[in-house]
Amino acid sequence: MPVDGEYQPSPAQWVRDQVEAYERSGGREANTLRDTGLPVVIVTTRGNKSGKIRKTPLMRVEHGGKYALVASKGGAPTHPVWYYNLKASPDAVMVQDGPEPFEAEVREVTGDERAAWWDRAVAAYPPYAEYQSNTDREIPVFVATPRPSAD
Ligand code: F42
Repeated sequence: MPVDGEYQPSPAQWVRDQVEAYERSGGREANTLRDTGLPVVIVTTRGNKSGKIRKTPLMRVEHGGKYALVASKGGAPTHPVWYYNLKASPDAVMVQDGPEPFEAEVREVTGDERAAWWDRAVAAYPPYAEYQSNTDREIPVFVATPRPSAD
């Protein structure tokens, strides 16, 4: 089901601006992390307390049509709060990787599956390895699988 409702932009200006520019341009602009040239996707979740729509740029880690969503938050000691949104509503997720967002289902991965996706994530965005070395928190990894379109 499409994740609709009242959109509440991020309190972080750079994040809010990136979402707005990405969506306005259909993914042609603001599609990298600053000037790194490394691609991002926009993930839409439902606030687990407010019920509002939240949009979060994340690094693009794609493999076989699926996407890893890495809750790194720069190696901070606590999870980003979008982690709790995904845990509460894993079926209310959209991913935008280009012109149009698509519905996805997410699940947190562990063990060997997490290790394989972690390697892909670090290959796509090497600073993830440094973030993990900076915190005792095991950085959670979700895998988003596009839902078959209704039509
Ligand atoms: N963050 C990552 O963790 N991984 C990445 O790969 C990543 C890449 C990236 C690329 C570009 C870019 O611009 C940003 C990037 N970020 C990446 C940062 C990411 O977009 C987020 O800003 C960051 O992960 C922090 O996420 P957050 O959800 O903790 O954001 C906070 C600041 C936030 O939005 N807080 C809101 C607020 O008002 O304080 C609340 C948001 C929310 O979801 N509230 C829930 C609700 O019900 O509405 C309740 C949540 C709860 O349980 O408290």
